[in-house]
Amino acid sequence: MDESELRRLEASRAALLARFAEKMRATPSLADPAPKGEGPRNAHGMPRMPVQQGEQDELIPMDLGRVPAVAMDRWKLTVDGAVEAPVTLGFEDLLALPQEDRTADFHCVTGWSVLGLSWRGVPVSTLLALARPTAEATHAMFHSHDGYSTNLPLEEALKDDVLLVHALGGAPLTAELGGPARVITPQLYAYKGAKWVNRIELLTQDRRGYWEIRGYSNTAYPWRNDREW
Ligand SMILES: Nc1nc2c(c(=O)[nH]1)N[C@H]1C(S)=C(S)[C@@H](COP(=O)(O)O)O[C@H]1N2
Ligand SMILES: [Mo]
Repeated sequence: MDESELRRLEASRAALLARFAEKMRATPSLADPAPKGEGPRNAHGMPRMPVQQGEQDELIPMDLGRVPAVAMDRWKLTVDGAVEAPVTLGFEDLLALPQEDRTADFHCVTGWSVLGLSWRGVPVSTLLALARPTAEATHAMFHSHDGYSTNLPLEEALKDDVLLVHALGGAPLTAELGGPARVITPQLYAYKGAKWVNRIELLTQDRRGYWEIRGYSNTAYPWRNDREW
């Protein structure tokens, strides 16, 4: 990416974030007056451990019974749907975008959490800004190689800790944990973060993903014990 491309991308990202800023601030994980959980407040002012979660040292690989093998040199991610400029990135393109290092907690809806994981990757907001969502875009559907999908409203997808990550603890993300690249959603239950993601489809109305159809909450707020519908 050259300087002017970077500047254009930053401007597109800033405009998108500004459009959703108010909605982002008003989400329960940032604005709940009585969040349920325990421990000292985290960076967002929420209790460190959401209600009815137990701490684990490491992630437990969760999947639909199959770990897709996606070679790095064949990795591709398409951002399309309600966008002005559909785009497909290869792994080199992903690494050429501005990278972020983030420490984040991880909460699985089945009751376990891992605190303080070190991730490296690209904000989903950057990926969306590249494709420039239309004025009508309100949600995103994340599609994966294993047939998994999960949906997010843009006010969640644009949060600064929602990343497409390719490294954990300084090492490339393993296939079991979603490598070469997966999404993380630290402020929502982890089923909202698609492993082996290959497409982000922008939507003009909500549509439910794999677990959201099968009984898990569409909203997935950990500090509201929001697990099922
Ligand atoms: N593609 C895909 N992504 C997925 C899943 C899946 O089965 N397939 N499981 C989800 C669930 S329920 C959780 S808790 C996390 C688990 O991430 P982990 O395997 O790194 O622990 O991934 C989420 N993303
Ligand atoms: Mo999960």
